[in-house]
Amino acid sequence: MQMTLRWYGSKYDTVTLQQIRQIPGVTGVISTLYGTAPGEVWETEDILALKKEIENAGLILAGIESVNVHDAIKAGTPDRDKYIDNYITTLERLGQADIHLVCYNFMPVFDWTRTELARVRPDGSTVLAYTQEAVDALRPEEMFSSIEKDAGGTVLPGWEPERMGHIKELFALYRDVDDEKLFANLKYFLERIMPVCDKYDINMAIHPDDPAWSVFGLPRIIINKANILRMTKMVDNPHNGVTFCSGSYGTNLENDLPDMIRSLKGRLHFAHVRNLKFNSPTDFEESAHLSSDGTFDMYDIMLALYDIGFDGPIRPDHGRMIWGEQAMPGYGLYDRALGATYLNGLWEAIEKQHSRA
Ligand code: DNO
Repeated sequence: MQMTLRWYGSKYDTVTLQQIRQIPGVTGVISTLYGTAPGEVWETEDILALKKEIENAGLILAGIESVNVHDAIKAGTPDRDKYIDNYITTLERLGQADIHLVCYNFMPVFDWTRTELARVRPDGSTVLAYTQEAVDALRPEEMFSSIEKDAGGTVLPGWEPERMGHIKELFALYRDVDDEKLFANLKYFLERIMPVCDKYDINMAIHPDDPAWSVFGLPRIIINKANILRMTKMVDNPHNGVTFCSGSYGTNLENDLPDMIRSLKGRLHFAHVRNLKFNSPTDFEESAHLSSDGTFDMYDIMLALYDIGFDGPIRPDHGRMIWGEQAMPGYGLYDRALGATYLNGLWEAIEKQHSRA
């Protein structure tokens, strides 16, 4: 596996490439053209400039998170082909720039959803948290303003004000879209993009829905083992793969994370590894990565990745805000660096244990 950190670009991120370069064992970053809107074609010169900046800092651009999918494609509206054509052009340009991993999601309207961006934990750190009760008490537009208010001036991925300004129209697009329709729209999209992925060897890695259930009555399908296996089989091409995000699938305690990983051998192209602490099945907070600070057994998760021969990029995921850092919620330097170091430690131990057995 290749240890990476997510980086939003020098215009948006509080963390620098130079800082990332000093985290032991981190050799690459996962990035994006953060200023682009879903549906836009990416310019080759922007892609190359991003790559060059990262390489000049002694790191590798290990993949893109995300090339976002326009809602017309997800909802299957009559103009979707235009946006798929644009997506294909972007993929072509990424392939020509020697980039072979693209993370994306197929969540209607909202990307990941949290109800608190700075819940205080007993040690004084602050973390992202979710309670179903809080979501049930809000209308979608109120959810957006509460996220915006707490984001401290940063723009959270998936919560861009331009899109959220149209929230009512976005909901209307999905009026007749249920899970089956969403699966069909995903299949249509994947079938159209697979030829370009084959040509340039681009691994598409779908990110799970977070939380892994329906919010505000919108359909959500990338939520459990049965559904991801259905999605990998419905377009049975190795380039149609997944991002395994432990913190997203883990929101549903019925998901057996190591078992899901093992079922995805050959199709797991990218891993986000983090821990959650549950206070009840519908109230969780993002703890430190260490197993004992949360609910998941991180050793078992890393062992499952090792067992399937995972060799793609991995990243620690959301970190707590600690040591007075001011950063984009979940994406500070310090706790993610601790996370990377811990995951690297687990991996080294697992590797040595196997090679010496
Ligand atoms: C949250 C992220 C997601 C993820 C997208 C992928 O922190 O994991 O925003 O990047 O869902 O498209």
